[in-house]
Amino acid sequence: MVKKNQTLGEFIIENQQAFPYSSGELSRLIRSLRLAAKVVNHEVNKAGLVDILGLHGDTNIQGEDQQKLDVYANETFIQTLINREIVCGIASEENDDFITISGKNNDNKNKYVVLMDPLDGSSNIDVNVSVGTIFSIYRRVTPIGTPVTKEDFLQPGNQQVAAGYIIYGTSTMLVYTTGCGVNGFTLNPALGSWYLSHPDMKFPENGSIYSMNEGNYVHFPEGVKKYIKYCQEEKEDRPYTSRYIGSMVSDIHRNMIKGGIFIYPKSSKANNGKLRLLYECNPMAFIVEQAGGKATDGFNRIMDIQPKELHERAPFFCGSKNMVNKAEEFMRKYS
Ligand code: P6P
Repeated sequence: MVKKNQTLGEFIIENQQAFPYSSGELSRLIRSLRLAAKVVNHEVNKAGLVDILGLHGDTNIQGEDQQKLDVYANETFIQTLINREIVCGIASEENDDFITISGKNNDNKNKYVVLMDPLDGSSNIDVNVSVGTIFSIYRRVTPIGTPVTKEDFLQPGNQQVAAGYIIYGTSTMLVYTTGCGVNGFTLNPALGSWYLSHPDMKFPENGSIYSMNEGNYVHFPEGVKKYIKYCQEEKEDRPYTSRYIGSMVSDIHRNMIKGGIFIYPKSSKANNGKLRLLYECNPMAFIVEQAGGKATDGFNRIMDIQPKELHERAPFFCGSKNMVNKAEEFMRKYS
């Protein structure tokens, strides 16, 4: 039974009680991400007013200019997790390597690692378009109390314990799953509280929105080109509507509410596409699947891919189950 206006804190406590034998570590971890999200939201919302726009002057491992807000968001999430000593390691799009958190006496007994894209879509900040934070949580696979290794981060997405995103849009929402469905909470900035606004989110099985950067059409695989033409022909429930914000969290969040498919495929310019498997594709895939959608690389389930590198990329087809199935038909037929 959905409790109207339940706060995120009350929701976490209620769900914690559903796992009486758990340590409560995951609940504390979600709470710390909730705090960091409020801090970042405050800065994102006033980005236009203070001198944190424009480039930070550095570039991240992706070779992308680091916007000041990128760096600020990254440092905020990392420091919050370190201060609360609730994880044993962190990996971020903004950091070349993972961060080991050994604890005061070098005896960190925490069992979770967090992987994140602290501010996805940051190139949209200067034009006032919504951006997002994406996080993914795993249990470590190496012995507790020892420093984390790359093995703890290079786990397939099907091992995720929790995943979520914060969307800094017309309103700020935190949407997450711990494997028991997907729930969305909206921040009331006046009170600093998050309220259960989207209980038990379900991805519409069908949809009529397709979302991809068609500017790359000439570089797309034949199967994607054929699927785009399928979306555009006047037949049955088509033509579909094209919508592309250029901020993955926003594009997928819209589709989760209205139905649709988001595609960032490989191309002749990028052999594995652009999106990062570990901290973009996998967390979004976990959420989408938990809401009844589908997420693949055009052929196989994204969350079954065994990662080899921290920052590896993957082609991404994600959204309403029937739309992803149809896109895969074209990918198989024309591959
Ligand atoms: P393009 C933002 O930089 C991002 O990583 C995703 O959020 C978004 O979907 C994609 O890149 C946009 O890429 O090549 O269309 O500008």
